[in-house]
Amino acid sequence: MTTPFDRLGARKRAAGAEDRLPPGQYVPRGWPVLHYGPVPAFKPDAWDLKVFGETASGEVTRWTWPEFGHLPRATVEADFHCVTKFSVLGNTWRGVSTQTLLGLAPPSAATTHVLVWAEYGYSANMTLEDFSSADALLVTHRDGEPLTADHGAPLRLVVPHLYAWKGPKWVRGVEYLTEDRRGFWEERGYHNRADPWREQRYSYQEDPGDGPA
Ligand SMILES: Nc1nc2c(c(=O)[nH]1)N[C@H]1C(S)=C(S)[C@@H](COP(=O)(O)O)O[C@H]1N2
Ligand SMILES: [Mo]
Repeated sequence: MTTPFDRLGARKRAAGAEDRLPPGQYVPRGWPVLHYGPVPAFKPDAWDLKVFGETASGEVTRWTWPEFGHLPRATVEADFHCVTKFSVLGNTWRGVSTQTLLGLAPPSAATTHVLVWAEYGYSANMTLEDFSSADALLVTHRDGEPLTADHGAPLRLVVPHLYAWKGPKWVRGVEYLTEDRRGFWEERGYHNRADPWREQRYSYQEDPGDGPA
């Protein structure tokens, strides 16, 4: 069944699609599911989100699922680019902005990078600047619907201006770092910076300074 919301979504996704596609990308049907390993079960009682590492206070900040539910929400309209070349256009993401998280659990002045941790040890690294982008969101909903388990429920990161592997599904932690450290795919041959507009797909394309050895 096509709802009015779907029709709105389709139009929104099609508008200006040519100039919105980074080099080498195509628009697939629907929203593919892609990840390494199994889909974790969400256990609300056991779930928490921890901010740790080089925090300003030296303390760990921890939210349970009910506590996280009280944080202010934000909405971001953005495209989603996977390094395997599909791009899902015109998503309406809803969640808690990384700027809100940074405000509630500030990093030390020496923090330059962030590792975002997910269930089963998946991680993605980025500069503090990329993480604190105004469009970066810890997402709970897309196009008005809660995320499904395979798309990262209850919580995933979306950083629209980087390839989508920089957005862990099933997020559980944010670690502040004073030097860069590669995450899961960045250790396995993918580009440390991952800007889709520069087609920064693989680590062999890195320039000196793009990442740690
Ligand atoms: N925990 C976790 N998050 C992950 C991945 C993963 O393997 N594990 N894969 C990433 C990759 S490569 C992509 S393209 C997106 C895919 O998100 P989707 O399945 O919702 O489309 O999730 C990212 N987040
Ligand atoms: Mo991806």
